Amino acid sequence: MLGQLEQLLGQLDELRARAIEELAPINASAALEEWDTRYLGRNRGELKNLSSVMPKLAKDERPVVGQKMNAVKTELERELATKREQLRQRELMLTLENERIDVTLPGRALPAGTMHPISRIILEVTQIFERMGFGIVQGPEVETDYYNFQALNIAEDHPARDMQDTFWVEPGQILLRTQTSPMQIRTMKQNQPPVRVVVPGKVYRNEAIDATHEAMFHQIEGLLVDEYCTMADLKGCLERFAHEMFGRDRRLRFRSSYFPFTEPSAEVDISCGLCGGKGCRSCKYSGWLEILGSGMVHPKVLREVGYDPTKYRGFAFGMGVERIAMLKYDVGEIRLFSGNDLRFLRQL
Ligand code: FA5
Repeated sequence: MLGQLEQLLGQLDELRARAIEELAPINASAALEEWDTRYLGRNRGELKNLSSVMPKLAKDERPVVGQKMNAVKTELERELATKREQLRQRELMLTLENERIDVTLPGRALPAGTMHPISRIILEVTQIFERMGFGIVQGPEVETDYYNFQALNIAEDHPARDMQDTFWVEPGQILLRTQTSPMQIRTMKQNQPPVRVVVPGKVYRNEAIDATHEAMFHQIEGLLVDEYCTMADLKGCLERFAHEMFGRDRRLRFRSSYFPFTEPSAEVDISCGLCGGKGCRSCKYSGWLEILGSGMVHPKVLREVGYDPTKYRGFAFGMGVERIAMLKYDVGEIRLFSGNDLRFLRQL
């Protein structure tokens, strides 16, 4: 007959062996927690149950059992911790496996927006002039009669007003600007020479709309005023612009013309890019395409803004942005630019 001590030690050995044997095949957290409660649980764990026999042992036997019990407990706890870590790793791997992202799948394409061709032309033109030292300014689209006509030497009864049928806001006083030229006056009134600016913006004319005429379109004005400034500077400046914008093989032609606010005035044509100047349908068999109006700032205009015309001279020009875009992209219909038809816009 074994004594109580030996019996208890044997039970501890048996418990330890059984616990370790049962632990081995466990592969889920829930089962592991159950195992923990069964063997190491603080209330009804098997180890705890065995310890309840302690008070019945002889005093000198208790430390022996106590030591053994602690050793078993420590070992089982260590085994438990190792298993827990193994399961955690395994579950993490499973999660990663299940939630794997296939990075080789092609993404869903978002339709990318681009700049409108008119904005792009404005950017290109103004950048070319920026490189020549011009600043960029903008002005009001609702103008006064004074800035749009009078200050530009277009008097009230001047026949030049017939050239531009105007949208009046208050007849005879406030209007939608018909040109960007009023910004010549505003800029000169605000600054002392030298002045060098380009002015992009919308202009409005009460126009019969057709393939080359819109009622709302864009212009870019240029103005340079300095002590030494001649028509040669105007020509050189516009030639450089045309070469950068359309290519070095293009030639310019200055045709004398009339604007009340420039003297002398010139209409500027560029050689046709399609036929190289020989003549084709695109250039109406002339070999040339008109791109802008220009001239030397009229002394009356200089006087109007308080500049001394005996000391200062200047040149100015104004181009139609849609017409430049039509030339650059070889588009024969101006209304396509304001039509917002993506099938057209995507081609440019
Ligand atoms: C003027 O508007 C002058 N302010 C230009 C100027 C500035 C001359 C500085 C001298 C010095 P014009 O009316 O020709 O000029 O118009 C200039 C350009 O605007 C034309 O060459 C053309 O390209 C464009 N344009 C004129 N009318 C229309 C329209 N209805 N639709 C589209 N573009 C137009």
